[in-house]
Amino acid sequence: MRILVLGGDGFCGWPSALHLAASGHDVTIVDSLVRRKIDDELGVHSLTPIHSPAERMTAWHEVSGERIEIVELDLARDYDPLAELLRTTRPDTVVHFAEQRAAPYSMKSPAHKRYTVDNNLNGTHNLLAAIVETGLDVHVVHLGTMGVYGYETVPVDLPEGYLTVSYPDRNGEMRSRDILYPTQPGSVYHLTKSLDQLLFQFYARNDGIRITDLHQGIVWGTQTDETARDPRLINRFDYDGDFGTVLNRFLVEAAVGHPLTVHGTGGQTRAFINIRDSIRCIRLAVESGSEVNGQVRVMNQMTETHRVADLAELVAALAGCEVATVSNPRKEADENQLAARNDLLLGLGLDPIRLDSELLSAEIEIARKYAERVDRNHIPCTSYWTEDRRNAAQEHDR
Ligand code: NAD
Ligand code: USQ
Repeated sequence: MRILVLGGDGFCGWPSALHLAASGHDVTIVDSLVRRKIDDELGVHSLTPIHSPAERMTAWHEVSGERIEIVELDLARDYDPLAELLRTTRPDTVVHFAEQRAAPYSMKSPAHKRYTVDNNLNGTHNLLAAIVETGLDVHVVHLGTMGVYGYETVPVDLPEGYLTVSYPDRNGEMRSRDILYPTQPGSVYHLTKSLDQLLFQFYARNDGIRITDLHQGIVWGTQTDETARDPRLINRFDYDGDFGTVLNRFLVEAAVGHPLTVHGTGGQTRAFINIRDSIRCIRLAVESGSEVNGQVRVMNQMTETHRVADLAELVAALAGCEVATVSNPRKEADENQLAARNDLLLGLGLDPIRLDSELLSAEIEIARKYAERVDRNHIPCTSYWTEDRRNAAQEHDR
């Protein structure tokens, strides 16, 4: 298949692009490289030394004999070049990773909130409008988030996108329909993913665009078979308080002997998936695109759920480091339970990698290898959801 990978220079997009290429697909990456610019804005860099896009392309050509093209384009701003790119490449599938994806970054300031909304919603809408304008039959595979469901403790296994509700009509007869699961985003970033869902629902209904929305859990790990083929292909590994996600942060903190930063009680339960499974899911979603027709296909791209405090204990025991309780900068429940269905990806052949000590130790080893690149000043999360949270943190530190 001919595939455009939007956001293909990022943490999930880069290994996915390589995996799709290694699986025989014809891949073009589209990226504004804004994530590299945000590194400069924040004054922090990936734990792993990522190479320039040009070096990455050369390295892939040398190890595989195949070429991946890269087009620098801002999905949220460059509408006409995007439509032209669609016309010239005529992709079968567009995989859309190209959004601002960090909850803490989205909550840093009014400017960061506005950037996240402008970037994510305009980008997604531009893509859908351009597909309609070009008249192409394209399958869109979008990276959404498990966070759209929110983290209320409800005694259900979260369904895949839709909830079947029954209600009496005005004649007292029971009616039933599938609605999008009520969304409860926990940050401006998560809010954009909730709003993306409405854009997809509209364009699937109005224009018949075939869309798969993957509600992905927290991705952990860094390297994949393809990124490990050459040092110049190494994937990024974020550990800072804005872009680092919880388990990857714990692994880096363990590697440099920093106390593991558990927010609040650590009773938050979240969904997780290893990066190697994540890229397989992308391929499975892409290759089953002909099954998508009519309603947006929503698949929960997660393999297991864990409490944050349990993960901290596991990592601390492996690395022999301390666990610290820090004041939670986020406005979120101290405790929640979470269970979710992932039958659709299992049905497509996903065979999940389970989080275990051996895999965690291997990641800690990668982190140790690059430990001198860690800037400890950037480990604390200093993006507060509200002034109350900021004040509570100051009180806690006194
Ligand atoms: P990332 O920030 O590493 O990569 C995103 C890429 O998109 C970057 O290369 C960036 O330069 C590019 N981009 C952003 N806005 C763009 C625009 N307007 N035009 C062109 N390119 C643009 O993030 P990631 O971790 O790879 O996440 C990719 C997707 O997966 C995101 O949509 C995210 O919401 C979703 N996701 C990530 C995780 C995770 O744990 N990392 C979990 C669930 C879902
Ligand atoms: N947390 C800690 N200590 C830390 C960092 C985080 O206790 O040092 C806690 C947070 O308070 C939160 C949980 O860990 O309760 C998860 O935080 P996270 O930063 O790992 O995950 P999140 O903000 O939800 O965002 C990440 C990705 C996002 C993706 C989402 C999937 O950045 O792109 O959509 O995971 S999900 O969480 O399923 O919504």
